[in-house]
Amino acid sequence: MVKKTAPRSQMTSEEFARAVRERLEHMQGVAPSSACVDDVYQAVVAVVRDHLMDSWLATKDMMVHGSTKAVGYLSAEYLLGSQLPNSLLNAGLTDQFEQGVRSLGFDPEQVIEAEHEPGLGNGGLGRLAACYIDSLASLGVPAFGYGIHYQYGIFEQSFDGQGRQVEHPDYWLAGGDPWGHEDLNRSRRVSFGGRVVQEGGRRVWEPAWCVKAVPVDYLVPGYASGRVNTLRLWEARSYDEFDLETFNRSDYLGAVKPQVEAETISKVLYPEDSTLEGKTLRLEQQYFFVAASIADAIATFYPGQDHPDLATLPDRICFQLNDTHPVIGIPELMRVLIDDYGYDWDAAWSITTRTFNYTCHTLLPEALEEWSAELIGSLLPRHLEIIREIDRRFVSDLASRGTGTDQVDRMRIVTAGPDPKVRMAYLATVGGSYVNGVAELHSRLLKEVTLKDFSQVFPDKFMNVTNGVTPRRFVRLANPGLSDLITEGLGTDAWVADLDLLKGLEPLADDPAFVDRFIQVKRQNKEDFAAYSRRRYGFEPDPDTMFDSIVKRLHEYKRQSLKILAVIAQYAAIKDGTADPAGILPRTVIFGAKAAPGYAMAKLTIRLINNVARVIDSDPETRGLLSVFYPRNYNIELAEHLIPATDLDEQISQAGKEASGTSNMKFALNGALTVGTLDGANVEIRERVGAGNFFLFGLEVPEVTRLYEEGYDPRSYYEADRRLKTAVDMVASGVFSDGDRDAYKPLVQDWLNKDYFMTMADFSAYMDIQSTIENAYRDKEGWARKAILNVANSGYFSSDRAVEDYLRQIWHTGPLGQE
Ligand code: T68
Repeated sequence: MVKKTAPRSQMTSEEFARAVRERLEHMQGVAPSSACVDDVYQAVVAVVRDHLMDSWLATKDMMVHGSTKAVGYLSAEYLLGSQLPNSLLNAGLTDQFEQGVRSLGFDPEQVIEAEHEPGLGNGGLGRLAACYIDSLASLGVPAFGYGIHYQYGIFEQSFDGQGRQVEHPDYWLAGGDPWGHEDLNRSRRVSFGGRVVQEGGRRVWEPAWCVKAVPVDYLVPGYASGRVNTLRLWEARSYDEFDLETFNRSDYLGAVKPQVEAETISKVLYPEDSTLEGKTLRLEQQYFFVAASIADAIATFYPGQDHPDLATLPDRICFQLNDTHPVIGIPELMRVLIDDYGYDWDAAWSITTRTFNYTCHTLLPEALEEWSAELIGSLLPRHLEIIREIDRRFVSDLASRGTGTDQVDRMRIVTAGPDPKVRMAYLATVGGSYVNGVAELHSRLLKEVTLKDFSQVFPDKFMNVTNGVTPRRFVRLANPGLSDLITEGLGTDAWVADLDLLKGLEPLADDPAFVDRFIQVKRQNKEDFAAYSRRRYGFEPDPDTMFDSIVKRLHEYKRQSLKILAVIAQYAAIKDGTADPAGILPRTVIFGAKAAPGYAMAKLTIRLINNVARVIDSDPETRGLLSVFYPRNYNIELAEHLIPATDLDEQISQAGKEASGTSNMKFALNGALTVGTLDGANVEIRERVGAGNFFLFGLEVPEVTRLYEEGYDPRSYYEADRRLKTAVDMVASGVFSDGDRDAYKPLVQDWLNKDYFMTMADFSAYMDIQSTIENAYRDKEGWARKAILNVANSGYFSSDRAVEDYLRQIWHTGPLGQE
């Protein structure tokens, strides 16, 4: 393998500054002397885009005219984070930017901070899509990311005086969209509703209405690959002209109704993770972006052809379905092939099943999408016919394989009964070549539990691709101190494109000078975070305490409750003197989490965490010993600051519930140690970094299953552990609600009577491991040594490796120019 070192563009900083100045004067009409930071930011983005343009055109040209199969990543979410630092790094323009902007009298840091990050995703799934398009471009693989250009991304979170979550719309486009390029000439028509009629021997869909899908393109520059791919996000517009007649009758709102209705489709990202919001609009969104993307791929690869040979489509592009959200693409491609291009069913089915693959991101049954057949029928009547026909043929195929009738019934894509449902995960499994889980344990449980019937009949369809994260954003950019130290230790910066090289750090864990440097880097990161946090939130965590972070969506299965109960127990021990102050390891516990707006239990947990933070932080007895910090609006920017500063990472989901987790990978790569259950990718992280460098606790999957079967009694654990009893009683008695005993009643009742995710059962083990953690932390060098071993052995968790696994096992394609 060629070792790729950091790219550096030929452009000088003088040229960069000149280009920015020209842009300001000639395009934006602003004299550099009167420009504000936002003006400079806009101009800088334009210069960077311009600079990438030639490579973008060349990549597209090679993709269309070469013979390397492309990847079409279909994802309803891309949680991108800021674009400027990443684009500068990948374009090799970081130094030129810094010097050039300074020469114009501006602070590069402020210019970077002028960006409002596009938060077009909810959590791990959306961030994974962003990591994968970065890796695809960095590996030089021709790829399109396809998605939706939401006008409003994930809501902005604040907390009210009672500590409750308040959601505000995230109008990320308020300052314009300098990275996006709207391409009106590549718009696609997307139709909805109406009916299907019989015409001769053909079924003809007569839609009732349609919208225009306008692509907004983002450049995705690879790191040191010279390739620039495309992220194409679709925006919905109306075809209908402004209705002057209605307007003249003074019905001003009525005159714009068609526009408003059409634009609603790409208006807002659903702030849901893990559960399904059964809204028509959501299905409209899904079909909207998938139909536009399929039409776009055909137009791209068969330009100007009225009768393209679509039998070759699977050789030109494969579509990866990022969870079930884009699965309506399967019947859509069937419809296009049969109705628009005249293929017969078998030919269309062969093309379709070779074009699609499906990634599942959950194990929670309630998160597996199901649409009522009635809803699909009213919105997409032709698609419902096709789905029913897929189901009919599938059932007869199963029967001919000798599958028993009970099993066939369980496997039906369209359920029986009065209100039939279309099971999108099943449709994806049947209508594509491969299905993959996102960590080894998850892929195994998919086969053994969630999709067991399918894996029995189609064992070869099931794959595992353990998730990965991009080392560019999450190490190189987020943690410059550690990056420099790694480069020094390895004698090369080639690790940024080949993360396996981190293995070379392993011997340095025994080098006292290196260990000392590592300790200094972490210390500096903690001080930087404290300063950032003071500026942003008015709260300055003490870098002399251990930074203990739990950052992820708020969900019962992720068990933020376990953490807060442990914090309360510790608080109680300080208050009642059970804990000797001299023996306490000072900690700052940092939470970052948004809850789905309709998820009452999650929102109540947020309120509890905020109030525990308030009580503890205003209690002089805990000063210097225990502090809780819950910064609002956890997002990519905050992650980039917090992760490098963290000592202890919490991955404490109930075993068998977290599909993978990806922050666990980011933390390990940034030299935090993890306390976690045997769940998701924790299993593989622990295997790689070594059991002695990972704090394992809690029930394992077979024990969880057994407890469910035997009948789980959370109250018995509460009765058995004084620490737990005290903590729960404090919540129930109003210590964190100014005496109001009802404030957290639903939470307390759930803990004691239901506790589906077994927080009570894991509490003792979680408390007990704390002393192991604290003893390890007291040995400063020993801890740093463990952290170095985490970094050295986490190279596997690069999204480059994950994408290579997809290329080899599922997509069967590779970099451009190697055919
Ligand atoms: C996450 N899923 C998994 N879903 O929870 C996590 N869901 O274990 C895994 O690491 C990650 O995917 C990447 O594989 C999600 O993030 C969603 O955000 C989501 C969004 C809409 C509807 C359902």
